[in-house]
Amino acid sequence: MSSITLYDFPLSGNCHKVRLLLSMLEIDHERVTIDVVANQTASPQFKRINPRGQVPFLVDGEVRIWDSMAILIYLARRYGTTNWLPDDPAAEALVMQWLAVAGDELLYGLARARAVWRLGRPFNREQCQQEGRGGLSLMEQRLAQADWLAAEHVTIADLACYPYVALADEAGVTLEPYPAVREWLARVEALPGWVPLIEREDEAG
Ligand SMILES: N[C@@H](CCC(=O)N[C@@H](CS)C(=O)NCC(=O)O)C(=O)O
Repeated sequence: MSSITLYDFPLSGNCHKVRLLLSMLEIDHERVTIDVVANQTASPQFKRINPRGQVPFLVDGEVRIWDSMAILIYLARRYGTTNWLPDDPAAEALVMQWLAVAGDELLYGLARARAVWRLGRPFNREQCQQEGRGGLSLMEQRLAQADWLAAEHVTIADLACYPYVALADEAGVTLEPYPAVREWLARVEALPGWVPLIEREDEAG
């Protein structure tokens, strides 16, 4: 039986980043659903497991990690090749700079603008959308000249940035002005092991 458990919520783009890499690396794992809408992340039972009170959260034997970016780094280093996360300092830093965009402009921008609609969260939607467009413009500049964000091949930077860009319509942000970003979305979706945000078994469950 697998010793890897992902504490997960099907509608979460942050969890989707992790599910994508687990699938692409063909890592056997179990998933435990923590219902963010029902506020299960704040329950004492879950906080005993993850004091940060957020999903995704990964347990791999003795290793316990919160935060989608940290989990991507761990899985890439532990189970992937250096293609996913190069070990050359400059190449690694290029990946990290796009993880920062995923954690700043895309999270505080697109993800929060989506959460206003999806979860009724009290963020200023227009400000969030504006921040999200800043991230999309940065991505468009890069992707107009390259197929992937941080290297000549896919890295965890692409998986980190993918979910909330793919969900931009739910954030009320059109991707019309970003043709290179739209082509990149299609490239990510063509990767072996790509899985949609909601998988059939999740819908059934
Ligand atoms: N920076 C974190 C953000 C995680 C996050 O915001 N998770 C949301 C679900 S998408 C959550 O658990 N929210 C519950 C809460 O904050 O109370 C990451 O990248 O994993």
